[in-house]
Amino acid sequence: MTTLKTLAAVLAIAAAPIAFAAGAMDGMDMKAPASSSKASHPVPAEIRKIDAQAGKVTLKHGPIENLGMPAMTMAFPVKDRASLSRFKEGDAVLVTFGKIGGSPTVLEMQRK
Ligand SMILES: [Cu+2]
Repeated sequence: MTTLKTLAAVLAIAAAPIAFAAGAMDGMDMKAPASSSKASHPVPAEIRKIDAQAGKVTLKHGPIENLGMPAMTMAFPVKDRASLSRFKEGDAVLVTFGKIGGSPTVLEMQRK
């Protein structure tokens, strides 16, 4: 049972980028809700540093399509800074990025 649940979770995560790509080809503007037109599917990243005080996380991230950013290591503000307590340096994560006040921001982060 545990194995099946894990498999289902892995499949759900793996299917998300495919669903996004299909949606993009169908016409992203028509389907995207107005409030999250800049949201993307999760990007793989590794946590290099956490600054809970400042609400920032330094990530070695893959290409972020919706921000037009190539892979690099940089610090981001985190929308839900309390969520940083669930993570530690070295964690492999999947991150949803967006812009808040014009700045690239971590909207959501989960452990891989
Ligand atoms: Cu970057």
